[in-house]
Amino acid sequence: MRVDIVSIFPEYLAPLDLSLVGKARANGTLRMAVHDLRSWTHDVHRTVDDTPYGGGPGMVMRPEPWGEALDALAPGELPPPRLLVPSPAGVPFTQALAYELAAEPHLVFACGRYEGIDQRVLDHAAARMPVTEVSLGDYVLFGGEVAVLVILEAVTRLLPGVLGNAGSLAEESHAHGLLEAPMYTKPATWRGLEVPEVLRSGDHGRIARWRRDEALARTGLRRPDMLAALDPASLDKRDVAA
Ligand code: 6GU
Repeated sequence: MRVDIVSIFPEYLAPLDLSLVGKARANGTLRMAVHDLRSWTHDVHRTVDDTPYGGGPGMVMRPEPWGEALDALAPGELPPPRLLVPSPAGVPFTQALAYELAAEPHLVFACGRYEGIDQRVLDHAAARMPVTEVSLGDYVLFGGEVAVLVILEAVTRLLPGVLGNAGSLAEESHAHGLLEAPMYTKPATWRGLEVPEVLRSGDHGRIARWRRDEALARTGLRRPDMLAALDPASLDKRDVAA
């Protein structure tokens, strides 16, 4: 997968050199470039923002540098890249969207700052490529850079060959619309706290049942919205009893 990121703070993306994302870059699974939006400005002050039409607080990112950046990064290739614009006004970023993005050959991220990017940039791009405004959740960040770190970490771990144990993808939270059950490792007793007996029983049927019950109970307490959204057909008699 190829990824281009445009930002006025390219240094903010430095963590993408680290850990498993860095490894995916080093071994060629991920071809990634971070670009400074100001390299597409032409004035001596390298201006990227201006006051909003209609008034109001803050500044809006001017369209011209963004237009040139997208012309350079999406010069009519077929198929075009998918443009992602982090914004608190976007669609929620979910594991399902992470899987969708992991299947794309080329992603371009446009990191806005201030009150956002002139809407015409997105409207103009949308005639040339798929554009998705995406939000991490219901709170406001200074800009899109941290969101890109989050999104790319979620996407990279889904790329073929990145995770050593592909089974961990099947088991994890959100894989079945439920939160994951708690996990334990050795020692069996730690500071007077015991690992639940069932997990040491070797009875794989009982263990699976226990994990399913814990996942259902946790999801009900912490994410009643997820429980309500579960397909009833994915539940069995023993689930309802729990
Ligand atoms: Cl993706 N961007 C910004 N600026 N704020 C956010 C967000 C994104 N998601 C939640 N808050």
